[in-house]
Amino acid sequence: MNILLVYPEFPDTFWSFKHALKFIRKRASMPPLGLLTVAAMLPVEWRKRLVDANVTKLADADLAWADYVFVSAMTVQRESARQIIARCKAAGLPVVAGGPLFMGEYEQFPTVDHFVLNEAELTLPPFLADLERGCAQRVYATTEFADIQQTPTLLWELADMRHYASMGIQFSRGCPYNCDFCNVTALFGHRPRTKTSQQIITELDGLYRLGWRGSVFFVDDNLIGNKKCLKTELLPALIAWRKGKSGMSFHTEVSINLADDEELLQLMAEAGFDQVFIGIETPDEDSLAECSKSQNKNRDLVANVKRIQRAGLQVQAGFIVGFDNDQPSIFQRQIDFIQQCGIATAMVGLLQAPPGTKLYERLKREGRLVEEMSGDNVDGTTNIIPAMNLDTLREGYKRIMNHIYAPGPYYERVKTFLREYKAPQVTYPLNFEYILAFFRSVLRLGIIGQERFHYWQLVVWTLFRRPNLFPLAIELSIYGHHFRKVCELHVV
Ligand code: B12
Repeated sequence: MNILLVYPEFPDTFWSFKHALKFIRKRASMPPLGLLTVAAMLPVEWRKRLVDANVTKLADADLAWADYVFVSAMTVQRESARQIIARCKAAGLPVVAGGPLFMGEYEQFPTVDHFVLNEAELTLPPFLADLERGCAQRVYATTEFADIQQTPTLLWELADMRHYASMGIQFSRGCPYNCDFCNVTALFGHRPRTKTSQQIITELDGLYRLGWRGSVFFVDDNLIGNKKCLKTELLPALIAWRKGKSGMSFHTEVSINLADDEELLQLMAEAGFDQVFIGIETPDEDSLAECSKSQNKNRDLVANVKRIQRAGLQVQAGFIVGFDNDQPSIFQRQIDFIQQCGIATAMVGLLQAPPGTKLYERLKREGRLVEEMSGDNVDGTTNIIPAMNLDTLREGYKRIMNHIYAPGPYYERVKTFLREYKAPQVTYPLNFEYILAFFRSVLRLGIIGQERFHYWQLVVWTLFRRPNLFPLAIELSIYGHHFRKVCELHVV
């Protein structure tokens, strides 16, 4: 049996990093872990091939080779997924689909032969058993959550690593919190389920053996969901694993209460983490209460962010405007807050209600849902009728984005961050790609770009004030370029 695993193309979005990846000659941020995991669960004797449409074109020869096509996608990949499915069907191939897009709206894909929904650890085995008996059904779903200690090691060898900026690893699934707009608990549950440290070490060893030295994204919904397990098992194992190795810094997603735990901060930095994404959402206490984000309430968020930065972890964060409680003053407050924190990568979105969330249910009852979600929460669209006038909200949103990514405030923010940031423990040997990226940045940002004045100012400032953070300053300059391009596309 020949199985073609296909990952549809991402549009040009905030998280696609398309305009930044060009500087380091990469085509995508990360390989599709879902498909690589599914591939590892298929019978060993089946032949498997991965086509990630973000790095290579789906060729007719691939379709001619395949007996079955397995597609995975997020909502934001909807259009590309539709086109790929149509091509496969035109070629007479049976299509099996799974992943977040199909979990939310599989009824919208009438030509797909089989949906293997939720976690494949639970739904793939019955599908495969039925397939073998010749009685495969159309939908396989479950309300249970998988034991990920049984999840096999990903088939990394299917991915052409040269084209990716980072690799991914998953230690846990699920999050203990209750933010009403977030669908993670609906998808993966409240109780964080963890793999064993040994599974993670085996995965890291596999990557290292394949020659990977770049960054690794721990794609957990909230890595610190189970602090005890992290402190006593995973982090000590990572610290021991790291000895004598070079490169491979880690980044991940956490909740803001990381700032409360100095020991955890130190352990994470020592284990090689140098960046965390945090859902900060808003500096407004009433809006935090409205969305049940209790873990962010009653704290000095700016001080918390700085504490994390000082421990050697860059903070990237998500922000939301459009809560019922939001007043028009929220736009300037968000700008001031983001600037003060020195959060260069600030993902600001309009409040959206994903199906399966408490917010979705509430707004449905109130008759305030309007259209299907675009799946990209940084494109200035929303599927809800906000309490604030929609035009005021959109205008305010544009004001935030156009301000924080304009060269002046953006570069100022980078400096605020670099002033605070403790240089990370993992360092990288000088690498040709990065030297080339620097020269490209000189050309694109320092000579052609509208930001040239700010770029050179940062270069000089960093060389004098934080010389060991120079590569990071260049990286963030390149990110700024990407964010401005995306703003031009979606926000203007
Ligand atoms: C890593 C990640 C990313 C990476 C993606 C890199 C890549 N190439 O995959 C980056 C950082 C780029 C990213 C960006 C975005 N992401 Co994201 N991301 C994740 C995250 C944290 C982990 C995904 C992952 O790798 N999991 C590990 C693998 C093993 O699990 P899995 O993919 O779920 O696969 C399992 C099952 O779903 C199933 N399965 C999956 N596919 C298939 C296919 C078949 C055929 C079968 C049988 C089974 C199957 O089996 C697998 C094993 O159990 C998830 C949260 C989460 N916990 O899933 C969000 C998540 C997928 N992202 C999400 C979103 C919304 C986005 C963004 C739009 C913005 C944002 N808010 O983050 C952008 C869009 C990307 C873009 N370029 O525009 C949503 C998707 C919701 C949806 N309905 O689409 C999620 C679920 C988070 C959330 N709750 O909001 N993301």
